[in-house]
Amino acid sequence: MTLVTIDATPRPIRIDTARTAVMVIDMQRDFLEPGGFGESLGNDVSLLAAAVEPCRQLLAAARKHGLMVIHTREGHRADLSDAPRAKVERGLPAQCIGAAGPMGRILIRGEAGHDIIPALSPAAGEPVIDKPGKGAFYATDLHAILRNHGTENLIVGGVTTEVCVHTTVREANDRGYRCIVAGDCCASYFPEFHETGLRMIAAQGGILGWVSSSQSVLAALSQAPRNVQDQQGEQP
Ligand code: TIU
Repeated sequence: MTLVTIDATPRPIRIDTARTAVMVIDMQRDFLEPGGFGESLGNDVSLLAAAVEPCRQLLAAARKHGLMVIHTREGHRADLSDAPRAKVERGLPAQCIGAAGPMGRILIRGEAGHDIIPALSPAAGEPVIDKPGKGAFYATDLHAILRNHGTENLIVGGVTTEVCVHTTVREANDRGYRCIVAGDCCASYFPEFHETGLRMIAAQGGILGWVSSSQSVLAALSQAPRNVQDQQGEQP
């Protein structure tokens, strides 16, 4: 057990790092790069770039200190059998889920656009949750993986703040997890939704969780010993 205190809103939170997972939500080419799902919806995808470096630092710190790391990807089967018609029909026919784009078929598993951006590639052994919905618990084995690992707390980043991050935090909150959202690790195509989305989490005494930052998480983890494998691999 390693207890650390993370500075957060509405108040600092003390967590056991052994019972905490870092979750990076949907940092996929389809959302962050031109020619993917995000752009097909009419969005300026460059607005999401701000979250990449904070996520990279959060992942590096989590790995250094031995926290569980989980990645998610939103996407569908190639035959669209798991894609609700109500979701698919919302896009223009030439740009809807499953349509051919410059990064392959939009939001389809196995296509280039579905990949996590290279800067945040999963490391060997880190679970990648493929999810058909906005929330990472819906129709996935995430809850089982977290329970089997003894996880009680989630440090969350990713895109977009008010869609997949919010849905996942709400699902996690109702399943009993403490959610600490690293605000600068999240981003939205709508800066005002990002700001309000974060405020909604921490309002009312933390109705959905806590809001912190990558630097506050890094500062807290630096109180903790580094993981044993990391120390063994280091030169004297
Ligand atoms: N459109 C939008 O803001 N988000 C999504 O469709 N998915 C995620 O947030 N991952």
